[in-house]
Amino acid sequence: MKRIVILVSGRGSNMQAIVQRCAEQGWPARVAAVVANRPDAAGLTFAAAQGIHTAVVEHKAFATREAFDAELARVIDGFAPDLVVLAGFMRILGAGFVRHYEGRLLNIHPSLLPAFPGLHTHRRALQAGCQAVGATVHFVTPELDHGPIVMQSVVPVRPGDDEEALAARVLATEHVIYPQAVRWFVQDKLRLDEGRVTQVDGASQVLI
Ligand code: NHR
Ligand code: GAR
Repeated sequence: MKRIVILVSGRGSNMQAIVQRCAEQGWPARVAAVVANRPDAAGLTFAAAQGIHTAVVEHKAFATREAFDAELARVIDGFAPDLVVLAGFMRILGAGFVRHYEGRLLNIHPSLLPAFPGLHTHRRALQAGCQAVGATVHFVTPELDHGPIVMQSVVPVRPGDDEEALAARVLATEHVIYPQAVRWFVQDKLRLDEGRVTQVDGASQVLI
């Protein structure tokens, strides 16, 4: 059984989707813990109700990013994870932290990377006149939102869409592609070669 630790900052709907698919589909894995950088993260309530261990490492309590990263890694490693999943986790992580979890750290970003790394992706996509947007599951590397791509979803932009409408439509696809990507990881179905990810059975890595 692979052990998964999920990091959240807020609502945690992607975390919930992963917890639910893991139980329903009988993955060879369990969510060992959910860790938040905010004590009021709503995702913690769901996780605790499921009997999942929870922990809080408040970034505000640390003088430097390095000190926060070190304590976060210490708490995560207490749960001996095979995979660490960022699910709406809103703190940039330093190179030391990222290297410690190299090859076993995933993120979901609400844009079609490499377009629109960073924050406010839907607003920027609308401003740019994009006709399609989406979400990307990727391995995390020290450079923000630049790691090897595991899976993407494509979502059309409709006339009259605002940031909120677009975010909701993209989020619904995140709840499909993130559990899928995590399932492939725990089933050992992902291969990483020269910075590119393939699914060993040739399954489609795009949801359109
Ligand atoms: N860390 C590394 N090294 N690489 C990535 O690809 C990462 C990462 C940490 C988080 C998620 C991410 C996203 O998918 C993620 C990817 C937060 C920010 C940010 O600017 C940017 C990207 C992402 C998450 N955070 C502010 C900061 O100063 C704080 C914002 C806040 O607290 O609301 O850390 O988009
Ligand atoms: C999701 O849309 C996720 O892609 C995005 O925040 C939302 C979190 O929702 N992540 C980022 O913007 C990372 N910077 P959730 O907490 O309900 O999963």
